[in-house]
Amino acid sequence: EDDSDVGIAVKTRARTKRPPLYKVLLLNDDYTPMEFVVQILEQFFGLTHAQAFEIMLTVHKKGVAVVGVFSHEIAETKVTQVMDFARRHQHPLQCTMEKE
Ligand code: NFA
Repeated sequence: EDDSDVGIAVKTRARTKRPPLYKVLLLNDDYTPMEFVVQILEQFFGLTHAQAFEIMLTVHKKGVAVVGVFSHEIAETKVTQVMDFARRHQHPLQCTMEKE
C-alpha cells in the first residue's frame, strides 16, 4: 500500500521576459533642411530645441543617430509619424527602427 511520491522534484525557474526595445534611427541626406529635422525632433520626440539641434548635427556629421529607444509599438508610431511628415513636406528624410 501507498506507493505515492517516489518521483524526483524538478523545479523550473519562472522566467519573466522583458519585451524587446527598439532604437529609432534618423538618417542623413543632402536635401532635408536642418531646421526641418530639428522641428521633427521637437514635435515627435519631445526634445528641447538644444537637444534636437545636437542630435540633428550628429546625424548630419555621422550619417545616422539614435533618436530614442521605445517598445515596438511606440517605435513604429514614431517612424510612421516622421516618414509621413517628411513625405508631406516633400523631404527625403529617412527614419527607421532596429531591435536593440
Ligand atoms: N544634411 C542636411 C543638410 O545639410 C541636414 C540633415 C540633418 C538632413 C539630419 C537629415 C538629417 N541640409
